[in-house]
Amino acid sequence: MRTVHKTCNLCEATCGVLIDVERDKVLAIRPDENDPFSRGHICPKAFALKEIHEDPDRLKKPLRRKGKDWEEISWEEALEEAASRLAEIQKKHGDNAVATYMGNPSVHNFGTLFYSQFLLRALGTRNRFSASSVDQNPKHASSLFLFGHILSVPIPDLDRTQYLLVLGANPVASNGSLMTAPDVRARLKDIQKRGGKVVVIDPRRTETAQMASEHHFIRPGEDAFFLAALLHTVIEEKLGREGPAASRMTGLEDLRKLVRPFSPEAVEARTGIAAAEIRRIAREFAKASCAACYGRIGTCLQEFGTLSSWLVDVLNLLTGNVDRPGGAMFTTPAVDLRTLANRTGNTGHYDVWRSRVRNIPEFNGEIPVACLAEEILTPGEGQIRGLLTIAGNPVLSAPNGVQMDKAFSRLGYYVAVDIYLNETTRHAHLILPPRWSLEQDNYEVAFHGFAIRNTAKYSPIVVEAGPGTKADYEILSDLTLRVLEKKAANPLRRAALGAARRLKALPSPRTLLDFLLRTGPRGDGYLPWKKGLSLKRLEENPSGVDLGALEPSLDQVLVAKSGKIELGHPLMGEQLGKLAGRLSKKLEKKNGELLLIGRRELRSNNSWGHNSPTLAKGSNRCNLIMNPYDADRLNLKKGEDVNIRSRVGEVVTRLSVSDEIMQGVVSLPHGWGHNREGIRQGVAGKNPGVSANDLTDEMPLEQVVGNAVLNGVPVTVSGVEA
Ligand SMILES: Nc1nc2c(c(=O)[nH]1)N[C@H]1C(S)=C(S)[C@@H](COP(=O)(O)OP(=O)(O)OC[C@H]3O[C@@H](n4cnc5c(=O)[nH]c(N)nc54)[C@H](O)[C@@H]3O)O[C@H]1N2
Ligand SMILES: Nc1nc2c(c(=O)[nH]1)N[C@H]1C(S)=C(S)[C@@H](COP(=O)(O)OP(=O)(O)OC[C@H]3O[C@@H](n4cnc5c(=O)[nH]c(N)nc54)[C@H](O)[C@@H]3O)O[C@H]1N2
Ligand code: SF4
Ligand SMILES: [Mo]
Repeated sequence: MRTVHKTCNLCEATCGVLIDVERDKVLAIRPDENDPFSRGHICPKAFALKEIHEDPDRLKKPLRRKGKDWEEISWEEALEEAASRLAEIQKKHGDNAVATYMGNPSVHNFGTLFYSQFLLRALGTRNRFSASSVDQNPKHASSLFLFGHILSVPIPDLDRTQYLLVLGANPVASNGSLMTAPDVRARLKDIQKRGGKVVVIDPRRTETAQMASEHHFIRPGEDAFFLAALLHTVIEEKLGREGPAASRMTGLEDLRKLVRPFSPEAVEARTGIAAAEIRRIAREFAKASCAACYGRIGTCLQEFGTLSSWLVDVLNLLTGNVDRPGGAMFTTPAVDLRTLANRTGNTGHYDVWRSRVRNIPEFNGEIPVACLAEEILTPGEGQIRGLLTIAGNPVLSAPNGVQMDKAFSRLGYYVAVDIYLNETTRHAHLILPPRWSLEQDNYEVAFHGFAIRNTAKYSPIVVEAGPGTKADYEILSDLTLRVLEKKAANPLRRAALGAARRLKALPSPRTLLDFLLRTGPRGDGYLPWKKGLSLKRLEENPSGVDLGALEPSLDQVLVAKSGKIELGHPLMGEQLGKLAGRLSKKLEKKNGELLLIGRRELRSNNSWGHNSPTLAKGSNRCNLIMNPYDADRLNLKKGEDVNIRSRVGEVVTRLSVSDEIMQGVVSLPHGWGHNREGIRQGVAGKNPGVSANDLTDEMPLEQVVGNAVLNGVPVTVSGVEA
């Protein structure tokens, strides 16, 4: 028996696990007490690493659609077909006729993250989509507007802060996001133990809210009002404090004018939080020795998502908490994607082109996924006819799943790089299944960069996959060279690319990682006498290397052209103006209408954990939670099946009644709905649930980056007989 050290790559927390293996059999998965970051913490999901690894439904060979059935084909045939069909569509209809969609797990895999970039470049399409437009794009936009780089996201310094203000995140269940922190629960308790405070603003009394010092219900979608009122109070009561960023900020006078209308009294009715409470929170936040405001999914998936994310950062700035220990700090990881991007000049961009059908601005080279279906369904020049998805399940994860189903079924050619035949990939003409987590080595390049502590860890291959299997990076680099070869007009270039492919010309992830570590800010620079990092050094420290607490680094981080942090950013000014316009409008609500929000629970993993028997256990997890007042009013009883309707669709699910949710709001998790025809996920199919995104609407978009508004969706709920 041998024991292999690995970082669990199922969620952002990056916990260290020990995996006992006998020959090719995984015997046990245990927490790694010596991991300097996770310190022996794991969650129940870690066990899914074994179950998904052993899942008989997990695909191992390329699958080609044959009528209503599927046939296994060789890799050579599969890769050749995929590249030719995509290139053919592009030659005939232009590069933009092929779309790409990158899903969440691609960020958890070093190979996919890097090598997909080559393939996207080879395809050269403007129709790039990803899960980021149903996720964190508003946070990237705020970072771009304030600090000049989409990746410069200030991370709450959880282990030192004295006051954590959380909006729209439930890290005790989700294990944190853009705040990589194993064992959030313990770290939140520690804040309270050292005399600090945790305050949660959420329409639901979540697992995080339950252990917080305070929780306030907020009406969904109204966070920008609440945050603007906090800023109003800080400015009007002169509670601001000079922090490390003070000398870099400009436009304070503009900001003061912009937030003047948002007195706590003016936003009280909209937010549902009493003015006196808003004032108290602003004062306590500003007066804490150090404090961090943190907003996540709840604040991103709403109409004013970018503004909310920006106000979170500005609140941290004005109270002197950005770049201050115990405040919101930047990371200085061993492989810094930010400096890599700086070197290539790609720090992020906005509105350089627009989507064809709805004229929606691109953000960082991507069109919002809420626009994907219409780009496939609307005829005309530039219509999407071909699709490549990598580790994504947009039928369940993006708005209006039924329309997405319809669109995907009309595609001329669709190739999916995925481990399952699921709700999305069932529409593919070809599925290319990579080796999975335990069969690949990895380095959490993205999440080291968003972590509350600087550490570095390399995860080697745990179990060798048999011959005839391919890692994501091999599939992607092979496809890259084949696509380039097919698209090359010049025969010499075509021949060279063909030869390069046969020689496997792209470096392996190991080689690339070693290079990035050694030439990175903490690397040995290939100098034998220097004690910096290299792959070898990480391999000698299998539990990981601790690089210490977050360090002040604003001087290196700030790359805005002006060299300044612009508090009066024109776009954000415009957004605040629009928001102010809403202050005088009365809140309109149709009779019987409720606002639907999402939730996550510990034993789920977006749309694809449900085929793991351990995670699938437990009944009724896809319930609709409703406040007793609304249930009474609508004459609905706990445990009965209810019909939920929105503009785009309807679903039926079980009702839970609880005062953990505020009046007028209902909550349903996303990622369920495994009862669609033709999927191959036996365990998930037994307890399918319904898809929340069969209710969410693709039309309302976040005003700046076009994120889907997946929270605060108007729905009506009725008994099934009715
Ligand atoms: N209503 C609502 N919708 C939401 C959200 C919400 O809060 N509410 N949250 C949004 C968020 S934050 C996200 S990130 C998205 C997620 O949206 P997506 O990324 O589209 O979906 P996932 O459910 O993560 O599906 C991941 C896919 O990757 C495959 N996969 C797993 N591991 C690998 C691998 O190693 N290689 C490859 N090639 N494939 C793999 C799985 O089989 C699955 O098909 O959902 C979003 N949708
Ligand atoms: N167990 C588990 N862990 C996960 C995932 C998973 O599916 N399951 N997914 C992973 C992914 S991809 C991500 S991005 C992260 C996300 O991590 P989090 O951001 O922590 O996501 P959620 O747990 O969905 O928490 C969002 C919270 O926002 C609240 N909310 C909804 N609308 C509003 C609003 O308008 N205003 C406010 N203030 N709050 C609102 C919801 O009630 C909910 O409590 O989790 C990751 N971790
Ligand atoms: S918290 Fe996340 S990283 Fe840690 S064991 Fe659970 S799923 Fe894995
Ligand atoms: Mo996400």
